[in-house]
Amino acid sequence: MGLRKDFLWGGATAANQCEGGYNEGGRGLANVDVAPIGEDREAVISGNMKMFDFDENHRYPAKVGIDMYHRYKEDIALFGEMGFKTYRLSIAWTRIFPKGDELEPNEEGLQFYEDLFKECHKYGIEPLVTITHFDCPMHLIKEYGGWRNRKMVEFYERLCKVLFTRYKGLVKYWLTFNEINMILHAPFMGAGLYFEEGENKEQVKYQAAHHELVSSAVATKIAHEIDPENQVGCMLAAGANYPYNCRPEDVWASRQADRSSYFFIDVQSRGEYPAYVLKQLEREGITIQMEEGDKELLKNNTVDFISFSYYSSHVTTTENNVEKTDGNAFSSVKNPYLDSSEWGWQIDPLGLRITMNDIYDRYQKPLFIVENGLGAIDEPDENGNITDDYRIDYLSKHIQAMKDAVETDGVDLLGYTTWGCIDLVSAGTGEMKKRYGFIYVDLDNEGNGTLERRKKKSFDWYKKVIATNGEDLSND
Ligand code: BGP
Repeated sequence: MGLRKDFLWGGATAANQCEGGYNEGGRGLANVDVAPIGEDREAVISGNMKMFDFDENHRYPAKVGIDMYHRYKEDIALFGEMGFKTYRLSIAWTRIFPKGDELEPNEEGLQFYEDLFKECHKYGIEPLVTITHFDCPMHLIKEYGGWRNRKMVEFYERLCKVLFTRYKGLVKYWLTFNEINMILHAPFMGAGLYFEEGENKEQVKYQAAHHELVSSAVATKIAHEIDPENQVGCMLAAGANYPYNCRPEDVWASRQADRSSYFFIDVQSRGEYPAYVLKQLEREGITIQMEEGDKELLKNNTVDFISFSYYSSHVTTTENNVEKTDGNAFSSVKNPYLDSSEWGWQIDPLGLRITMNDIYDRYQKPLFIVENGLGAIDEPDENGNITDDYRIDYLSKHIQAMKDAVETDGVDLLGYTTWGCIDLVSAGTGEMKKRYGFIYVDLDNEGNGTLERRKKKSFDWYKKVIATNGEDLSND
């Protein structure tokens, strides 16, 4: 028994990290556009530095991305050549509704994605569409304060209705919010939240989270109404928390850390706020304003599958003075038993198996790994070849762990899409030199380069992995 026969192998990208064309096709400005590369990025994406438009002193890599807006045919052809069964991409909300609160959508934006989806189907690639991957129209942030405002539910619903109706028959797999727990860690990027001086940030974040959770349930409801074939998933930035040592205090701290993320999926998959979060909010003096009907809506419209990103496990302790290391949005205590990437993200393939088991035990719904990969510096040799054995090594070990979870532990898994199957702008740092792709893009951190696409060594390796349905992971 191996992976399912119709296993969805593929790769993942997000509109703001690859499309570019930020002012073309009638597109409006979004929060993700105004996140600069450089030292201010973190303050901007966490909502602590006000950046509501471009300024002269910063560079904004999302403006150009990797120019996929103009080159998607070439890129999808390469995905087709690798044998992708699925391609995960996101919709730029501002292509469909440039300001976000219009009543009528922008036809040019709708046509763009229709063409793109048709291009995927030419190669037998099933699109997997993230409705919002960190993007929020700037107009909605300026006028309404982003997701802190209940009105967002209405705007998001309008967006979803348009998408499900227009792309009926072209798209079947939908994700409502990318890494929904990111709202707690990078709230401007995750939910268009900018904080005024003295504001109770936790109060704002949890209220905004409620609006996203309600919206996710609304989306699930109308997706099923419009086409019963639609499959809707939630999406979590995952990675099990390990206790730093076996002191019960550390074990408890790691459980708490897991819960701070699982809270979102508990609501999206089980349909109600768990007791531990209600108690936590009460303790912290946070009151969530709910409208009549919210509870029923959440209960009656849970997701069909659980998707998540996995880059690393995390370590938690109550001790001070322990070494920390970077990770996907949240830093962690450094695990002395693991190697790290050049960006300090620790490498833990078994952690993927552990995480899959944790999630499957908790929800018993099919899982979908929609992000996994190694951000690394790739140096082309004198002939322009990129021999990325380190990436092959990372991916093969993670795919093996994923297979163990399926074959040995019985986890039900729909598919696997590597993050950044083509090099793209980093969400965390805005860099180009942090590369994840099987396809190299000639572009550097300063925005110089021809944008030419080139296959790396991992390109043929992944093609073989897909062709053998994950049986042959060797690097030869
Ligand atoms: C996740 C995001 C992606 C992606 C990835 C890698 O948080 O969903 O958008 O970018 O992490 O992170 P980074 O780009 O910071 O290396």
